[in-house]
Amino acid sequence: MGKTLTEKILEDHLVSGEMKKGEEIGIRIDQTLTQDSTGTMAYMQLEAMEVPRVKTKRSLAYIDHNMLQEGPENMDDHRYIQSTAKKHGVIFSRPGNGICHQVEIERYGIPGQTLLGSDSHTPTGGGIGMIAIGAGGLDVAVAMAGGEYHIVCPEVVKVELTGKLRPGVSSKDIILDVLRQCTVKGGVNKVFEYTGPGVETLTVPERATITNMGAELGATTSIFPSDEMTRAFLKAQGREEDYTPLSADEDAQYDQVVKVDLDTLEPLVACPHSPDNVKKVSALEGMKVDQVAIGSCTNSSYLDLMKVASILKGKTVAENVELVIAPGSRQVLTMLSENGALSDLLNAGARILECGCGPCIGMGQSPNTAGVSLRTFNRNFKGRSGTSDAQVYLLSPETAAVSAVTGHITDPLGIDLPEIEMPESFLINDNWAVEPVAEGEEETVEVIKGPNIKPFPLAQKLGEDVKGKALIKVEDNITTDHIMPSHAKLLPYRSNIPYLANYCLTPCDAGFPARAVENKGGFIVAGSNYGQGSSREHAALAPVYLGIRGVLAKSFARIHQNNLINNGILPMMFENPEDYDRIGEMDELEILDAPSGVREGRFVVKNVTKDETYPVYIEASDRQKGMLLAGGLINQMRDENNA
Ligand code: MIC
Ligand code: SF4
Repeated sequence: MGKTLTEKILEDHLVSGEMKKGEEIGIRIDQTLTQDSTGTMAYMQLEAMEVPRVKTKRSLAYIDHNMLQEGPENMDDHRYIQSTAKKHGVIFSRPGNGICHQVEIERYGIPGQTLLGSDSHTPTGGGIGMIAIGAGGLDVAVAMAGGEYHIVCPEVVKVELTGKLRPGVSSKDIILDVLRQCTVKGGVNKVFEYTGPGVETLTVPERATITNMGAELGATTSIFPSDEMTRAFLKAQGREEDYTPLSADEDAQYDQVVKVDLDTLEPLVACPHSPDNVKKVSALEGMKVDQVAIGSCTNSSYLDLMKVASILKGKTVAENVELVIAPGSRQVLTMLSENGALSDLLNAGARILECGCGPCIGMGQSPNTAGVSLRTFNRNFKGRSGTSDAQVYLLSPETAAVSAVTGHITDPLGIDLPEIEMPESFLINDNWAVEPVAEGEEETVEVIKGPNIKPFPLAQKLGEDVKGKALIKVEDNITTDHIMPSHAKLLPYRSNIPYLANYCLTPCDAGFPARAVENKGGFIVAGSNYGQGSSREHAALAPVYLGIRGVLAKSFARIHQNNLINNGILPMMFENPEDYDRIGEMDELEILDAPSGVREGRFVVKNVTKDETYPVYIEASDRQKGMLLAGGLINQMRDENNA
């Protein structure tokens, strides 16, 4: 029986377990990436492991999120990451060099390799034929230290692309259509593998838009084959030697099939407040717009911005619209500046931002009160933009640009857009990447830690009986942006969990942190897909700091569930989802003989207030159960070292 591309690459990297769907496997990681807002924790964890130098083929530390520097905190973090990267054998991408995922595709991604990144959009690398996975900082630290990364051996979904996109329709519309079909919970423990005749019509940056936003499906990752398009892209990036042809076998067996016909696909838009709330742009035509934001790791490539520039050339942005553009990388920005497209953007009225995440993570450019903001980004969770009542719509660069000119949502189908060719060679200059010291010279580098960098909290070893109140009860699809908000006011404190903890879950209930402190911790009760969205470990670390012992949910998002386990918080799932309705906020809960329950993976939670019991289970491998018993991975490693 033939193999999928996913199976081929995973088998090639298999270190432990068997390739049986649904069972845990450990894979070797070739490359890692961190960004600054998750990176400080990851490097502190690496230091705690006392590993002098990373053991991967290549590791990169990017600065792209925390770029406003309105106090010393951000730059202190940058200095810390720069110095610890230099010491530990990690390449440092300086602030302004670009968004990690964009630069990774341009300069570092290699088909057939594995990449683990402390950012949920690491799967962007699937656009160049990598198995690229997002994870918590601790998992990335383990991978840097040479450890394997564990995943549930995934089901593989075949996404069959037929036909060719029409003018005005773009690869963003393909992934929005997949999200419409599969939803934000549809991808858990699955890899989305793109196949079919439509694949060869898409360039690497277009593919990367799709694999990037595959994160919104909750998928483990997404992947395209490595083919002539990949070769052409790598050649234009001056690294044709990194090319290897890779594809699934003709007779590969898939677990699920999703079809997208590019010939008939129409421009789409994800409406507030979820990436899967997808409608046709034509259905919203005419809605007045306040802001248009173009960029983010989804749509900030040279091709994207050239399309935007050619739409805006000679026109002026409507007076009711603020247009902001953040190019994805220094390579993109310098190419636009050299070929004159930057002037077209500026002359049309675009505000050009630094190459980084910017408004995507609420670092500036928050919309006006109740403003309608059209964004080429990947997430439109309520409040993420920094304006709690903003209405954020996710759409393609084409739709964004034509709407910026008209001032209202406008369907770009059929627009007269000159064919934007992939350049034969990109402008290559890697002088913003700082190399680490040579092997053996690690001791010559002093690591600089500013006062904002506080030690990370550790959970307690799992006690016999675990008791506490249900401190908060939240609904389905709670994102990590709810659990640990991360806009311009909070992102500077990513290295300071005691400070961040004051804001934990406050978008759901402002009184939660104080209640947790007053009650010396307790439990969180949640609906399904709890913790969807980002990889930020802070959504587990802040609860650890507040004494949270467990989360009872209908289901969890993959990365958050792993982060809870890594940090010693019990992720419990209701056997009977209706039990969720029976628990009241502030009910007293109790788990008797918790260690035995964890070992078995099934136990009951007693509601002392209501005198009821709820059967629950934990989806964890034996390895993960060990972590839960020890109070998290770092405690487990310390116990092992002491033994
Ligand atoms: C995001 O898009 O939500 C982020 C900010 O990039 C996060 C990482 C973080 O919270 O630092 C992600 O996607 O993992
Ligand atoms: Fe940055 Fe936004 Fe991409 Fe996250 S989704 S890495 S915040 S650009």
